[in-house]
Amino acid sequence: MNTVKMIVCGDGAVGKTTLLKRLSGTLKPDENVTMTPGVAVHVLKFEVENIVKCACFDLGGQERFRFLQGSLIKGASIAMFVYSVEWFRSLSDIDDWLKLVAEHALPKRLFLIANKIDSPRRVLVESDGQEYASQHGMTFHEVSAITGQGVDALESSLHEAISSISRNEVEPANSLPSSGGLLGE
Ligand SMILES: Nc1nc2c(ncn2[C@@H]2O[C@H](COP(=O)(O)OP(=O)(O)OP(=O)(O)O)[C@@H](O)[C@H]2O)c(=O)[nH]1
Ligand SMILES: [Mg+2]
Repeated sequence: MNTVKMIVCGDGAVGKTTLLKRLSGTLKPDENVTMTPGVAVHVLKFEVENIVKCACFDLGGQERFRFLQGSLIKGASIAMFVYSVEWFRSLSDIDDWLKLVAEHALPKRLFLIANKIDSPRRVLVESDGQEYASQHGMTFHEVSAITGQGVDALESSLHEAISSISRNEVEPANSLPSSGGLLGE
């Protein structure tokens, strides 16, 4: 497999586009990232046995774009759910994003990302995200897309997931035990 599809979702302004730009090395210093109108695609390259590209579908978080996003979710092997540690609602809204993804795809790997850990306005603590992630069979990372903190660890984790997917080693999420996978309790 030469290309793995990943969808990246979460509420508006949690920092999805900034994080993808950080991961692809295209974030400019002091760049003013603007709202994503519908969808943007970012390509990440990982060296596995050959080069595997990860096509990241960055779904604009604003509610008004939701109607066009279902078809973009189809065929995703990885789903990354991003929230901001600055507001509670962005974590509880991951429930809705999980439902939307479950309607269109059965990603093999799920990631939960707590972004903006550099912020002085932080209200959510690490265990809030960890708990949510373990209840839903997700790999959890805390990052700051702005300072780059935690991004190397996320990149290694993505590399591992992509190698595993490209070698077809993992089973679809719906065949995992009930504690894991999409919408697992
Ligand atoms: N402090 C801080 N601000 C961040 C971080 N990541 C993103 N931001 C800021 O948050 C705002 C929104 O970032 P975006 O990357 O556009 O957010 P998004 O999730 O793509 O938003 P939509 O495209 O509307 O869904 C911008 O002003 C970013 O500079 C971070 O790690 N720390
Ligand atoms: Mg965006």
